[in-house]
Amino acid sequence: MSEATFAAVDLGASSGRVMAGHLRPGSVELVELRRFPNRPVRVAGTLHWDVLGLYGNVLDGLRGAPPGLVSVGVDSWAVDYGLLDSAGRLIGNPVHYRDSRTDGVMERVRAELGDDLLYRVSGLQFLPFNTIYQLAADDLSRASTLLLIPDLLGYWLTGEVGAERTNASTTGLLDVRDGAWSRELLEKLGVPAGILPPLREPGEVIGPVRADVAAETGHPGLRVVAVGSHDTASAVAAVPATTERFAYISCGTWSLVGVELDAPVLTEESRRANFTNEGGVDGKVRYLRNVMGLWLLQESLRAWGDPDLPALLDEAARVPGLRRLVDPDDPEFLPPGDMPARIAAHCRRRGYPEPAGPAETVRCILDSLALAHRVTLREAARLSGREIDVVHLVGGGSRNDLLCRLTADAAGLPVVAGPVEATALGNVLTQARAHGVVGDLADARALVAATQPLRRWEPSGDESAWAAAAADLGLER
Ligand code: LFR
Repeated sequence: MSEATFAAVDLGASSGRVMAGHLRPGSVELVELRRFPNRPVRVAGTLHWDVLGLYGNVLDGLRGAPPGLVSVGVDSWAVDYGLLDSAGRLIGNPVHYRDSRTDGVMERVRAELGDDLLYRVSGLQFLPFNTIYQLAADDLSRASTLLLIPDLLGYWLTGEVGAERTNASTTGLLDVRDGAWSRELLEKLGVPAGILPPLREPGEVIGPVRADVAAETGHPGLRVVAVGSHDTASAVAAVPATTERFAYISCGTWSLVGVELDAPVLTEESRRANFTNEGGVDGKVRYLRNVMGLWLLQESLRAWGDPDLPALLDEAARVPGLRRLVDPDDPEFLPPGDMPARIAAHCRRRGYPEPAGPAETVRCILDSLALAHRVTLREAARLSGREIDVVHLVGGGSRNDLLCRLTADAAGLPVVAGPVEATALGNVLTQARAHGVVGDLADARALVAATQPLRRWEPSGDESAWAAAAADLGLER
């Protein structure tokens, strides 16, 4: 088999896409079949995902795929889920992780179960929207099965239920030590263990598409294959690393900043630093922390009526740096709403001048993200003992030259930017490996490094202003 084509469905928090990935010896090429916005919808006070709209777009995308597809894989953002009743029907629309239903819930669960137990079992960072806290705020009385978003789409495509492991690792309910659902946590939370389906591994065949899906998409016999269905797991699988001494920043709506390890780090120091041990492809550990990411920019652009971004970034590049800073991880930035106003208020509170207009706000956001990247990279290295020679910045953020340059300067490390579509590539390459047309994870990464356009940003060599800024914000001693 010298050529094969796979379809990748990649759903991000602001847009989704269906891509075709063509594999030939020494080459992988992505062709976009369909791209569509993913807009959360507020209904009667609750923020939902329009999951049927997303599924409809997936079917439309597959309809446009070339004949002879080997398989399709689905990945999306993590933690969110749909509940099925005993007849397998979806109970209500999935709720968005930025909805306020979890306000105060994490604090309550942490107080009841204890941070020590929660971290020892799941190894997961404390984020208010983790599935475990959403479940504590949900009504499970009619629920027979819980499916994370990619598993829900996989179910609609094939009729098979299961929980793909990388995404299951973001729920807070998977035991990081033995890889099984944690009976202990489920019992303590009062969540019926029966609603959690059997686990499946990336690379496993989920099944052939249902007859009606085959008829609707024109792909009879198409197989659905589990990939790293957590988008970040797929992105990390496609990091074009050529050595072990690398860190990654998967940069889109979020910046996921960390290193890849063979075993979790469950120390008290790690827990206090709020680092997570999420599951990677091939049983790797994604040891990382969530940084608020380009959400700050996306939400600001929305508030300004979506002005021209390249022009705004050019202007922001000319604004003097490090004059105004926020801690991007302040929970006040998590919900949707007027972001420029929150940024201005945060600057004022911390004794910085308020940004006067969009360009200064954008500069403040990018300086602050670069600073958070620096702090998180240094902590990842310190807590894991992994030495870092290079930072791979992948995802949509790799197109943002100013952010890449600032990150290299702030971290004092070279930044290799790209690929933009790392997640879709990781999705395709995991299917290609399952099909035997790509070797191991190192081979997949070497293929990405050899074929995808990458750019390298060298640090300026003087980190002192960044170190001072981090100290000033109380982020680094
Ligand atoms: C990135 C991501 C992060 C996860 C957040 C919420 O798209 O999947 O890894 O923490 O979204 O699900």
